[in-house]
Amino acid sequence: MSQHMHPDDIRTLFSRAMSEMYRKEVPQYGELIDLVNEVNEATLRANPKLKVRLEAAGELDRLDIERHGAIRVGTAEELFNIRRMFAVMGMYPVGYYDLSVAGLPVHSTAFRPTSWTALKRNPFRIFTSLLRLDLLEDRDLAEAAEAILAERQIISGRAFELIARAEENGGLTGQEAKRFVGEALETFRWHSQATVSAETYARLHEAHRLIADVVSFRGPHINHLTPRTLNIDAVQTGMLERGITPKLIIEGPPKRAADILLRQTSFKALEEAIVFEGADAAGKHTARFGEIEQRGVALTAKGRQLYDETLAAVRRDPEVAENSGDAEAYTSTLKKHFSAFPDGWANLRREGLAFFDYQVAEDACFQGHADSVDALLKAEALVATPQVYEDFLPVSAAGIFRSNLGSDNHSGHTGRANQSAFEAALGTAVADEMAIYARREAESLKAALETLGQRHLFVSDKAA
Ligand code: OOG
Ligand code: NI
Repeated sequence: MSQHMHPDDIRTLFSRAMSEMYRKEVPQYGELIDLVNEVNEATLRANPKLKVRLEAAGELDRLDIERHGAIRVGTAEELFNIRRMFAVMGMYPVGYYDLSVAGLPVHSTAFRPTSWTALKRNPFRIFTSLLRLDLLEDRDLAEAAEAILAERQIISGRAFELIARAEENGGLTGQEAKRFVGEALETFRWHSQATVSAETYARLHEAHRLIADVVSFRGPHINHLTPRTLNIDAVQTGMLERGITPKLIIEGPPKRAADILLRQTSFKALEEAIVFEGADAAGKHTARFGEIEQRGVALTAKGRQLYDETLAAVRRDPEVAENSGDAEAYTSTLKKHFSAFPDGWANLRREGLAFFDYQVAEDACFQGHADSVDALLKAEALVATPQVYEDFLPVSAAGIFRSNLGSDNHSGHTGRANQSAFEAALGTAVADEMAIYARREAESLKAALETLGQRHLFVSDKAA
């Protein structure tokens, strides 16, 4: 008999504690949460069909606890140990994001729950970036940064003990879990006391703002926490009304009837007072910001390719280049290109562009052998519910990074993915997000077809 607290429950304790801490550290975040709750309630009231769909998909319960955060670590060892910490809470590395394509000296993964039941209980995710000093031209500075990072320990001794205990015993008791969450929180806390001198900070900052942010402090402070909204356009407007300035454009796809992937916007990072090492010189640092997101359906490889191509066409469009800084021009160009992307759940499903979850309809009865899955859907014996996209988008992430780092702060090195180095640091391979969605689709379809006595249909390529 297990006396252990379930990792999903530890994750919930942790995500609540993080949210509370961030609310105190960044008051605008609290305001944003209130705004998002208001907008979500109004959206559900105005759209009963959406409410039914979210309820059926088990998404309604998780909505008001749903959020993601982001951190940036400095060394391979830090990434390795952070992975161990997150594993205690049932969060595993999924996906590899190469941000060097956008001129940022980091590569990333998302730590998140991977099973459907765990996602339903609490999908809390942390986008985690590892600094790439190898991309730095100034080798002296890279070495200096490495030496500074080698001095710090981002995880407390007590947290390490509890991680080791969880690994040995296969979990933590309730008491241990509470202590663990308290200790874990310390890793992500903001420190206004920098560990470097004003001069070193300036050099790091000069090389890249991101480098200064990672290297100059005691730990990987959480840099944003993002609630999930059902209507990002309404929140964007509401932010302006409350005197919070969002970034100019919403990243990702345009507003559509059937939402795909992820739309995100953020408000500018705070300028915070910091104190440097060795002198009473005070400085300023901008790192922490707020963000909101609206999640849509996960796309298949085919759908994702179409998305990437469409977005690339938007970015190449002279209309966008000539009107940079003009949100309206951007939005209308985005809409224009995406009008070629099939809309509506049925179209997305039929064309194999998105992932779904299959369930037997209530009171379903179907006599004989159906010809196809489509026939079962048409007969309302089977229901296909869109699978929510649980991951991130590198182009959007780059846009979010950039808006908070100040304009074009290029590291000068672009397009040098190095997934194997990332995985070597992590101590394991990252999971393939596509495989996770595909498995759920296949498993749900298989189970539903079995229940309906339609096993013969489970050889279709969808299920393969
Ligand atoms: C991470 C930015 C990426 C997102 O939602 O795409 C991100 C960072 O600034 O550290 O959080
Ligand atoms: Ni984010």
